[in-house]
Amino acid sequence: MRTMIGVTILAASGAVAACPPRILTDTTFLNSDWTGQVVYDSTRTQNASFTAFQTVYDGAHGPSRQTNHSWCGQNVSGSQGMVVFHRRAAWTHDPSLQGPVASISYTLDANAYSAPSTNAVGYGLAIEQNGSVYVNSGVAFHGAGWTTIARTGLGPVNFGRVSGPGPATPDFSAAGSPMTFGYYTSNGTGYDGCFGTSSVADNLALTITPCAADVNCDGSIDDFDYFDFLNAFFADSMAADFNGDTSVDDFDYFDFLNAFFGGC
Ligand SMILES: [Ca+2]
Ligand SMILES: [Ca+2]
Repeated sequence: MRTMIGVTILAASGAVAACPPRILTDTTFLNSDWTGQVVYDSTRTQNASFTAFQTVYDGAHGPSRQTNHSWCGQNVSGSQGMVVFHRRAAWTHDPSLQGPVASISYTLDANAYSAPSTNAVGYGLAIEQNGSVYVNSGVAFHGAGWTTIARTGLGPVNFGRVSGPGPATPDFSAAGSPMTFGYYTSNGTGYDGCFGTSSVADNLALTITPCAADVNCDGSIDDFDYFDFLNAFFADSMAADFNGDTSVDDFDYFDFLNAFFGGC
């Protein structure tokens, strides 16, 4: 039993444990799982187009998803480009029902095998929320060779809106609308003429880490979490090691309070 700030609380059955992250992976990219859409087009003729489909570009990699971009550009000042949102409809997370999100991590393999240095293909994670599409700036591919993109601990500020009427960044909090996940492909351009690139994606793995303040893992942060944490804390249970440093002390208490009252 622990005392603190003049308060003594008898331990109840409260058990605090880190809620497991949600992990979504795709290593085969079935056509039936994916759709694509041009969500940004500032090219000269603004008729950028694409095709995307399951392929076996590299036998060692197995099935992957190929994307071919086509557009016409112009050698003028100012940015021109196109962005395609590749959407996996089944990959959704509703913060109001499944819990607010602390962070998102992902890895993605990609290879732009037909992309000259002047027309690099960009790849990275994308999120659709409430009619807007947000992207995490990943890697620009200039030529042949598989590269793994790995990003960890991403918050809303790590995503920028490329289309839609929504706010500048997505909302991971309990007030956020449902999110649908996928990835983007993009091309920038600044030369006269019409161009095309071909590239492939494979092994997309997404980790959605819930907010630690949701102590009882029921998808909401409320008084039950508060009391479950206090019970564990005053019982000196390692379950109250909120900051994961293998001891239970006042730092855990204040870290929990910050998370709890901060909404995550
Ligand atoms: Ca809860
Ligand atoms: Ca600790």
